[in-house]
Amino acid sequence: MSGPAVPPKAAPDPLVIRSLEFLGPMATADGWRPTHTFPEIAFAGRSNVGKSSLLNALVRRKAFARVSRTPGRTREINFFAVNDAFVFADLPGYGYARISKTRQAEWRPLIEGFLRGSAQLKGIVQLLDIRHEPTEDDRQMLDLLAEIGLPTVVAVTKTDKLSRPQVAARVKEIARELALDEEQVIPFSAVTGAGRDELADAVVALLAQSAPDAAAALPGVAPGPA
Ligand SMILES: Nc1nc2c(ncn2[C@@H]2O[C@H](COP(=O)(O)OP(=O)(O)OP(=O)(O)O)[C@@H](O)[C@H]2O)c(=O)[nH]1
Ligand SMILES: [Mg+2]
Repeated sequence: MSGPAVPPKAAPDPLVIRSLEFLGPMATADGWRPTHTFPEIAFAGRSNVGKSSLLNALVRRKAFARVSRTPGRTREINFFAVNDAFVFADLPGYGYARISKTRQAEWRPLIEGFLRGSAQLKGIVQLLDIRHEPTEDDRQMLDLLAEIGLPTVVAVTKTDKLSRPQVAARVKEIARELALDEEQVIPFSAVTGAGRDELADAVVALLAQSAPDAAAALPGVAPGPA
């Protein structure tokens, strides 16, 4: 005789979203930006790589960060307060080929100004499309992050476009090309949700490393050393 089937216990969500608030957009390096004392994590990548989609998946909302039908549409840095504990910054995409060279070059002052000028910024999630070679812009961006010394996690997006073995092979290649640890590279799909929890874990780790207090408010996160 057997009792009722007990469903397998799901792993706890590493990032439970209790509150979300859009704080506003920053349009120029010396323009408005939110004043708060929370740690920030920024999401960077080429235009159309899937930054806004990844953010929506991370916070489990369908249309929180705007998803563009027209690549290159997010022109400002959009800030979102999460759980009244930390802030996500959705950076505008760089390097969209079909816009003019002048507009292509526009990303640099805003993004670089923000990256250098934000004392609260604790880490970056850098996105790369799993199907494409990292571009010159991607390399410039990674060099800039290394120069500033910002802890960086790489998410490779749109893994649903490839088979499982292809994904594994591309992750290896991308890690090798960019001289990254394979553990630093997280395969992700906003369509299937694959990699959402691994990414949430990585984001929580970035926060925990720099802000034990904010991280202590998250479930399953041991506060780091004070
Ligand atoms: N198949 C697939 N498509 C995706 C995924 N993520 C995003 N997309 C699609 O890619 C396009 C761009 O997505 P966005 O999230 O707007 O990309 P973004 O990086 O925020 O773009 P910009 O703000 O313009 O720089 C949209 O058509 C999305 O539906 C994914 O994981 N898989
Ligand atoms: Mg966007």
